[in-house]
This record gives sequence, C-alpha cells and structure tokens, in this order.
Amino acid sequence: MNHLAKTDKKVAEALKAEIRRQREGIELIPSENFASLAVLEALGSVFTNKYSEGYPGNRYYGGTEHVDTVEQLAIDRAKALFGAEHANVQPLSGAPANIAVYSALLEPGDTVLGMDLSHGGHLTHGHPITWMAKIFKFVRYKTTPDGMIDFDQVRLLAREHKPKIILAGYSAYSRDLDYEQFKAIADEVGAYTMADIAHIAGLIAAGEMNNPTSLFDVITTTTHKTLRGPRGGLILCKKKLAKKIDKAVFPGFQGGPHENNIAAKAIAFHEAGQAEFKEYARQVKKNAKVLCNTLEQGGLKIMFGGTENHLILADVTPLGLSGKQAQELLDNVNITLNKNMIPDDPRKPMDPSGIRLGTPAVTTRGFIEIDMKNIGQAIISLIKNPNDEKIKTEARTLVAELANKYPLYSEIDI
Ligand code: DSN
Repeated sequence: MNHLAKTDKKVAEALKAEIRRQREGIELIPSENFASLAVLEALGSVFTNKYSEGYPGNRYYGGTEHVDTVEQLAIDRAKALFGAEHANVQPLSGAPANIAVYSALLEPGDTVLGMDLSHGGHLTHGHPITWMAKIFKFVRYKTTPDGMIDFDQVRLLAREHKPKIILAGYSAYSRDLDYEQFKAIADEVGAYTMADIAHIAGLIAAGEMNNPTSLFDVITTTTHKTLRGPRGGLILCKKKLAKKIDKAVFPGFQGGPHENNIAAKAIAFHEAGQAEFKEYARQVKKNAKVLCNTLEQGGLKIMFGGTENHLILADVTPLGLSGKQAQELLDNVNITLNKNMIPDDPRKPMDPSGIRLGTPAVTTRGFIEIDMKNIGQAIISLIKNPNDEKIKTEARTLVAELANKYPLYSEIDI
C-alpha cells in the first residue's frame, strides 16, 4: 500500500480501517465473504486499463489478446463448474445480470412470476420500487406457513397470468429449491425457466445444493457471495439462448467489460473447483445448522422451519427487540448481520421484525461448529439483555478471541 499511502492518505486510512474492521469483527451478513489474495491481486491489476467491447476473438478494440485469454478462461471454467452450455461473464453484478436476462427474453409489458421480497425474493425479481417493474409486469408467489414454496399458488398464478419467465431464486430464503416442480409448471404455460442462484452459487458449485443448470433455460448469479470471488455477475444459459443473452449484455445493456474483474472471476471459478472448496461448502452448511439451532433454542423464531443452506432468517420480536435494534446492538460488539423483513412482515423495511445472518464469511476464516454455538449464545444473551454492559463486554471478548484464533488477511501489512 506504499503508493496509495503516498498518493491519497485519506483513502489509505479508510482502507486500513476497513481491513481492521474485517479482521477484528465477526461477519455474519450471509451475502458477504472474504475473497482470496489471488482474487484481490487480479482485481487490482492492469487489466483495469483495457477496453474490450465485444467477446473473446470478436472485439471492437485492438490489443485484446490477453484479456481474451482471461475472459475465455473465465467462460470455460464457469461452464465446467456448473455444467452449463454457455456462459457470459461480463455482467457487472447480479442486478445487471437479471436485467440483461429480462431484456433478452421479454418485450415491454411481458410478465415474470417470481418470489415475493418479504418471503425471501430479491428486489430485482419485480419489487414495485424498481424501474424494471415499470417496464415488465411482475407477479409474486409466496411460501406456505411451514416455509415451503407454495407450488399450488405458483401453478395458479402461472395459469392465470401466463408469465413468459418463471423465476426461482432468493436472497433471504433458507431452503433448497425443487427446480423440477418449477420446470413442470413453466412447461405447462410455455414459460422460460430462470434461476437466480446468487446466494447459493458456491454451495451448488460444490455439489452441496440442487443444481438447476441442466434443467433451466437461464441461471444468473453474483460471484462474490458463497462463490467467494470478486464483486460481479454471471449468466449461464442453454446454447439456444446464447446469442440473445450475449447481445442483451453487450451491446444491449452494458459497455466495456471490466476485465480486471473477469480475470478475478476466472480465478474464483478455478478455486471453487478444488477439493478444499467442497469441504468449505460442507462446513458452511454445518455451521449454519448449529447457529440456527442455537438461536432457536435461545428463543428466536426461525423462519422457513430451519436452514438447508448458508443463511438463517429469524424473527427477533419474540425477545422484545426489532430487527433494527438487534442489528445495532450486535454492531456495537463487532458482530455484523442485517435487519430483514420476515414473510408478510407487519413492520417497515427500515425497522423490520427480523435479522438475516449466515456463515459463508466466518467459515472462510475457519470457524467450526463450536464457534457457531458460542456466537449464537452470545447473540441470544445480548438480545435478551440489551442494556447489560457485562454481557456486552463478554461478547466483545469472545469476538476478539475468535478474531485472533482465525486471522484474516494476515499477509497484508498495514
Ligand atoms: N444485497 C444482496 C444481499 O445482501 O443479499 C442481494 O443483492
């Protein structure tokens, strides 16, 4: 960081402070992770200097031979990792990937059937606040009281609204998905099948969750969550849709691809194909189960009947706090998670009933079941006793002990 420290002290100080924050805290936001130093090196490389509109071997600029190499590596590795017929590695993140798919497969006014936000869906699956909702019609299905996808409702809505896309995927749902049921309904009404696997891509790549790639028409994902790569997006699809998807990403929606980011994606796909990553994904799930059970035993109401992936959505109101109050209380002792709506939440998004937490980041650090139990118990004690300074001190001590036991980015000298 010598150059940065000389050029811009303010940014250098903020970066050092962020490294310290990540090192010294316990990161339980389920959409976050710690990318490897190899991924970080590629992100900070001279590939950032290069323009390369187009695709490998077919660019609008000269001098693209080396970015062609890394983009082709990223494409080939993504296809091999998920078993896909075609991959587009240029989407800048998950939201642009979803928007590119809508623009590839839909005409303005067409309908998409996706998961309701408060039941675990995502803003880009058609929340009325989004710009996409002004262009396309979104209809939303929910979960049943026991936390399963309500396939009777999916079928009824599909028959009634004749969607052009049926979308399976989520950002706050804690169970695996039955892609075959979605596909059967989509076939019945002639809809495309789209899966947004942003949260669980790493678990799918490791064979720890159902993989929709061979069954579905299109898959979108981010690359920085359980997949542990750089902040970015990815679209996988059937060969028959490859041209449409590629044209929708560029020139339809984006300009020059971020080749530093694509090089980092190539590295992450390589890393995710290794035996250690499979072990990591297994441990992510084990850790989530222990954390979930500990929170439930402590009195939090667990949504969707438990967890089959990396995340837990819990109603904290039975213990007397709102999601916002719980988030702030835990932030105060360096445990980071996020407030979240629960299904049909009577409260507001900025002060909802729930918290969402998960294990991808702490598992990258090396945390195991006993650590999750201790963290879960500390969370419960804090929520039950939000004004007890002794309990806060004990929680801070636990966080510091765990942070020391599982060092993060110790090779980075600050
Ligand atoms: N913001 C991401 C998450 O936290 O789940 C989804 O886009």
